[in-house]
Amino acid sequence: MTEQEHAVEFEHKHPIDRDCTTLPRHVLQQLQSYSPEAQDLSALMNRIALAAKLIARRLTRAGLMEDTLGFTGRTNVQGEAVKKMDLYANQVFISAFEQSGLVCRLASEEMEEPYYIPENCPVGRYTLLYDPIDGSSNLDVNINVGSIFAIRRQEGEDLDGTAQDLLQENGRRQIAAGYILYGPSTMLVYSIGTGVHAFTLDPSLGEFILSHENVRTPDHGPVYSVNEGNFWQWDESIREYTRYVHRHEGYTARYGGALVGDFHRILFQGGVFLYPGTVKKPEGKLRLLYESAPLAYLMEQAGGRASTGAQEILDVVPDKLHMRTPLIIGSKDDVALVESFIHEQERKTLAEVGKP
Ligand code: AHM
Ligand code: MG
Repeated sequence: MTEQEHAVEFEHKHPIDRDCTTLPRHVLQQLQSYSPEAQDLSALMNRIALAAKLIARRLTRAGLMEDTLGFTGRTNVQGEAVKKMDLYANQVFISAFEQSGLVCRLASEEMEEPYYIPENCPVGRYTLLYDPIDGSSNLDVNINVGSIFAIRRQEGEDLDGTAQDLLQENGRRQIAAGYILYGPSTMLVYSIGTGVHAFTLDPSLGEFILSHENVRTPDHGPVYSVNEGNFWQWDESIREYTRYVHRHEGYTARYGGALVGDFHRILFQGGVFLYPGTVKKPEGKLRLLYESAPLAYLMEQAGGRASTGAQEILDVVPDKLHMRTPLIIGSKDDVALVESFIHEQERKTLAEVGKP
């Protein structure tokens, strides 16, 4: 083989080295436009990528650095113990958007009220909703965690600073959503309504490079992902579904305790993730605006579905910033199977009520 033939073969085997599509460029390609809105979205995604790189960098060395792992001693608005990385990552997103002219408000799991950046507001009519580190219980044992984000347009002036417009709109008003998975490699997966695309961080370049374009979720997959430790606290319908998958061949359980990793597996390989309500807490654990709705947006874009069991996640209008919903998300057929158990239980309950 000549040197030139070697070069051609190498290029063929390593196309990523030939065509390094970065995130901001990909956004513009997807929108096929250089309009101000396209430029904004491209710049927004670039800032999110910057936050992701800063968080990934700290996570890769966390076990070696002072004051990085463990708890702060504080509890957040949800009553959960806050970890030092939660606070760090929350602040990283704020810093990435300060003086950006891009985002007027940020709302996150770690902040009771939205955070305003008044100098951005005249031009940056967007809101960033995010969970800076999701699955923080995995942090201290060096297992995957993630960040989740969504972007919405700010509707109205929000003069009283209460972000009421966010509580009047459903998840279909998201204009972009995505997550960052801090795993063996760091991946950023996003959608701006033109399919789902995944980027892998090349640490030697310090850039997210396109690695999977137009990700599609199969209509059915073998995985069911749920914390079965809650079995006896669930409604009977979810227990019946679980018994069904135990009794039928072709199902396998996977649960990592961090939503982003569990979701990522299902987005790529199919199956279903569930975080149902319990009898005591029917609303479940996961928050709508910065956990369930962004992932629902991605799943629909990839051909799957997301449901509360009673309605599509993207149709839910929040009644408060930190509202929780049950979540059933994944392959179309698998979400429908879980729902069929819920509907059957409702039918039985109604029949019992109707009994003389
Ligand atoms: P967090 O945002 O406080 O980390 O909580 C959300 C996490 C999800 O990542 C995960 O799916 C779920 O909580 C796990 O909860 P559990 O330990 O009850 O199974
Ligand atoms: Mg979370």
